[in-house]
Amino acid sequence: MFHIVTGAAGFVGSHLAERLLGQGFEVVGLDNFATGHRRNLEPLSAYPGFHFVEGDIREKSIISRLSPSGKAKGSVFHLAAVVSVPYSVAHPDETMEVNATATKSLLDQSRQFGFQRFVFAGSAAEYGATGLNAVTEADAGPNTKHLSPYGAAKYEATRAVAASPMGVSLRFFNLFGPRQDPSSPYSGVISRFVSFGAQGKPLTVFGDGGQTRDFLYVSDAVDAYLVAAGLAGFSQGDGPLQGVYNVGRGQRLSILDLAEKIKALTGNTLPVEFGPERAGDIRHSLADPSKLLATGYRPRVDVDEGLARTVESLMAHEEATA
Ligand code: UD2
Repeated sequence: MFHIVTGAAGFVGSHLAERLLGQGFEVVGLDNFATGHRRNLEPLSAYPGFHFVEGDIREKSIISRLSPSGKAKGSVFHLAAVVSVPYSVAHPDETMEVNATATKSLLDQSRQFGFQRFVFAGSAAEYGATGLNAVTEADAGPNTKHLSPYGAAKYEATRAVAASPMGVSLRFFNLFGPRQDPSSPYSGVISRFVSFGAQGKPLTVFGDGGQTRDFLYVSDAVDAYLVAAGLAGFSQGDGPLQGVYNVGRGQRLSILDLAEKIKALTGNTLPVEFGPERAGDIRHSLADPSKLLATGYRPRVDVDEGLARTVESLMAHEEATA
């Protein structure tokens, strides 16, 4: 059986593809390298069951191009997207086209082609501005005021996916881990802090550092994908999921506390620097993950362990390329 992973050269997509391959599935990966990297495909290419197609999800009949004939069809894991919130503000039309319109088309094509499941990467941004309280899946609705085209487009796509019997949207909160690209000011905070910390540079906190996030290690996100597709029942005998699920730990961590943890792990003793608050920054973002936990799913790597693994991986990579 084969599965499709769109965004296979991305941070999360490459980890998901690697896990599926490790479990003996064939994987057809798609990426247009808008934000993905060829280096992320290297570990995948070691598997004979990995097939890569360079292309764009907006291409007509792309699912047919990704489906080798005569092979049993599993799930379509749709992760390819405009991933940067600030980029989405500058490019609202492209964001809608990629994150909403193309997603709806992929969903239709997947159904027509006879795939079993369509698992979509939703986002905490679908909730708009949230307060200190944890959000449940019902907290995003037609009246939600989204803070960016990114959030609005992800919400629109989730609505279509959740309305399909084969669809599940995983609303991820803040993911982190090896292969997350630290190279832009809009990159994930952990990738930037780890990279700066290891290089002996000061970490820059945008704003006062009192803002909080719900961080989840990437392998726990991959677990959630497998549960969603019915490939890893955490409780016995469960089938695939349908509808919308928050994916987070339900634990908040302030950006200042995060900075101190990463300073300790990287041996960086420089004081944290403070920069201007990032435009459109949400103050607090916290998942209520009860719905997913009811399936038996449990995150397996706590934040401290995940941070240690992320630092270790970066150090090992730097030694290898030094
Ligand atoms: C996350 C997602 C984004 C989108 C959004 C929805 C990541 C990497 N991004 O954005 O795709 O789903 O949620 O709301 O998960 N910060 C610093 N210093 C730095 C970098 C960041 O202080 O060098 C702060 C930043 O201002 C923010 C926090 O750290 O308050 C988290 O930033 P982020 O870019 O990791 O993630 P976020 O929540 O903005």
